[in-house]
Parts: sequence; structure tokens; C-alpha cells
Amino acid sequence: MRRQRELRAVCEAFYIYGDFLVATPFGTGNINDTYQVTYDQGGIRLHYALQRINKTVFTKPDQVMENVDRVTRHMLSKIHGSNLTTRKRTIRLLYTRDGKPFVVDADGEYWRMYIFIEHARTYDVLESADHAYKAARTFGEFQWDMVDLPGPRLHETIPDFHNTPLRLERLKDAIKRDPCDRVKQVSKEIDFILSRDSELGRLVELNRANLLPERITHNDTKINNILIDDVSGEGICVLDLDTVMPGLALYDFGDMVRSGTNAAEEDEQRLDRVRMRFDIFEALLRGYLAGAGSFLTPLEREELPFSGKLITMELGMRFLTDFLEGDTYFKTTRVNQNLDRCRTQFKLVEEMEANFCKMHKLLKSLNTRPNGTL
Ligand code: GN1
Ligand code: MG
Repeated sequence: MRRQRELRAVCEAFYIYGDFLVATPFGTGNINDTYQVTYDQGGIRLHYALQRINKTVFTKPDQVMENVDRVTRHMLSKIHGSNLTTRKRTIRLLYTRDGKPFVVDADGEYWRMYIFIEHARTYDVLESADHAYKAARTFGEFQWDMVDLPGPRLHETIPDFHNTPLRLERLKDAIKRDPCDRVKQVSKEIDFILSRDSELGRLVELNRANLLPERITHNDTKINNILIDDVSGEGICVLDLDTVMPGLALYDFGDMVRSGTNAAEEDEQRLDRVRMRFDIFEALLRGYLAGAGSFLTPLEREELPFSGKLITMELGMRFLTDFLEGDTYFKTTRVNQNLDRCRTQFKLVEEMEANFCKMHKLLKSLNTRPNGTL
């Protein structure tokens, strides 16, 4: 953990009125470090969110910041264009005293600062179908809002992020090298994913064949990346915009299903607690269609149930690879955490397979009501 003195020095680069009081670690993200910063402004306490970008994961932080700046400005113009009647908000970057949306400290670390949105929170495990519907609708609307983003194609901040066959190749490579001598612990998990390898290329192949269009997508629609309003329960703001880049709409829906339907935490050790909640799936589907349904192609709609399984297999592989590599990518706080994460994903995959026909039946019934409203 960084010392207050260092954090304060970083904060002082940003154009903020008032006096720095304290910075405290915040949130449960697996990649960047986030702090809630408190300022005193004329006797009133104000909060900001300070974040250090993980440079091992995002090797071109300048490009990340260029994307985030463009995307947030675009969202802001939409919100202002609605005469502020919308429930939607956006994260808003603060600028430094020399007009930049980030600062680089003496160690070469990249930091950015956001306005802190009060009276709202994120949920690692969704508490109700109503929250699921509203969160998914907000992610769907986000894709819709990005359709007319002006300017050139966004940077690919992590190339091949959802290239699932390539994720398998990386896993196979880690198995071959076995740098931490851990392969012997995971033969069941390896067999599990290898027996499904023919499915892993499905969406990238459809995209290569021009059957699934490239869009601007969020790519990290873990359910705790939506801020939910404390009073209305509405999904008001999309967070973690570092991976907003060209992608497939289905990746976003898939990750909502993966992260939202799980009844337990992502790293739950008691696998009997890990279940795919069908009522949450239904709410996610209805909510997403309400937000994005008007622009999805028939094939995109058709692949919605499969996308959940695909992204869950992908994350299972990523956690397993990181476990074999010695836990270098995802933050861990205890031994075997990445292995536990992998196991929850594979358990969810099995549950999704058992529910596959039911998911399609539901989708078919909603296709007669194009916007999927409840
Ligand atoms: C990471 O930082 P966070 O927790 O929002 C990861 C996602 C994974 C997620 C799994 C850039 O997201 O891809 O789905 O962990 N982000 C990156 O918990 O790799
Ligand atoms: Mg996050």
C-alpha cells in the first residue's frame, strides 16, 4: 500500500479546489488500484476516486487514457443533450494543472482522478432480478450510446482480449512450461476445458466470416462494473472503461451472464454454493434487450445464450493460466485463489449447459417482443 504522502503528491497534480485530507483503498477490482480521496472544500467534505493504472496489464496507458477521455466526453455530451432528464451518469475525469487527464509520477506510474459518484454502489453478487434487469439495460444502452462515437477507431488497449482460441493456446503453453510445477494439481480442470475446445472459436469465426459485426463494446461487463443507485436501484453509471474498444456485442452480454447469474462470489471455495440463477439470467436478457435490442442482428440475438457459456469458459481458462503462471495477472490475497476462481467458472459452465435449452426457449419467447420489456 502506498503512503499518504505519495498519494497526496499525486493528488496535488490535479486541478482540485480544497485541501487533501486522506486517501483510502476502495473497491474490489482485480487489476488497477483504486482509492477514495477526501478533500475539504470550505468546510464541506468531497470525495474523488483516484486510480493507478496497472501498466503490466495495460502496456500503453496513454492509449487507454485517450480512449477513456473520448468515451467519457461522448457520454457526457449525450447526458447534457438529454437536458439532464436521464438517470444516466458517466464517470468524469478531472484534469491536471497542465490540462492532461492523467499524471505520471516519479516512478513512471500513471494516475487518473474521477469525480466520486455518491449514494450509489457496486455489487459483487447481484441481490435481485430487478438489479440485474437494470444493470443489463444500462450496459446495453452504453453500447447504443457508443454507436455514434466521433473520430477514429478506438485503440485496442489489450489486443485479442476476447480471442478465446488464443486464450486456449496461452493455457496450453503454460501447461507445457509448467513454471510453478502446478499442472499436477489441475488435471481435472485441463480435461474439462480441452473436451470443449471445438466450441471456443465459434464467435471469432463468425466475426471473421463477417456474420457478426464489430462494434464498440465495453469488454469487461462484470456486474460490479455498474454503479447502482442506492434509492432507485437503477444502473446509473458504467465503470472500468479501460477495455472499451472494438469488440462483439456478445462479449458484453456473455460477461454479464457469467458474473451476474452466479449465486456466489467469483472465488467461492464451496462449489455447492456456485449456481447459475435462471431468474437472474432472464432479467439480464430482458434488460439487455431493452437497452440494445433495437440494433442487434438476428444472429447476435440467437447467440446470446451461448455467449454466456463462452465467456465463462474463457475466464475459467484465464484464471487457470494465471494459476499455472504463478498468479501474476489477477490480484490475489490467498493461495489457490485463481484455482478457486477457475473452478467456480467451470461449475457455472456445467450449469449453463444444463440450462441451454431453457435459455433458448426463453429467448424465442422474447423474440416476439423485440424490445424485451417486462
Ligand atoms: C478483471 O478489474 P476487474 O475486476 O473489473 C479483468 C476482467 C475479468 C475480471 C474477472 C483488464 O476485471 O477481464 O473478467 O477481472 N480485467 C482485465 O474478475 O483483465
Ligand atoms: Mg472493476
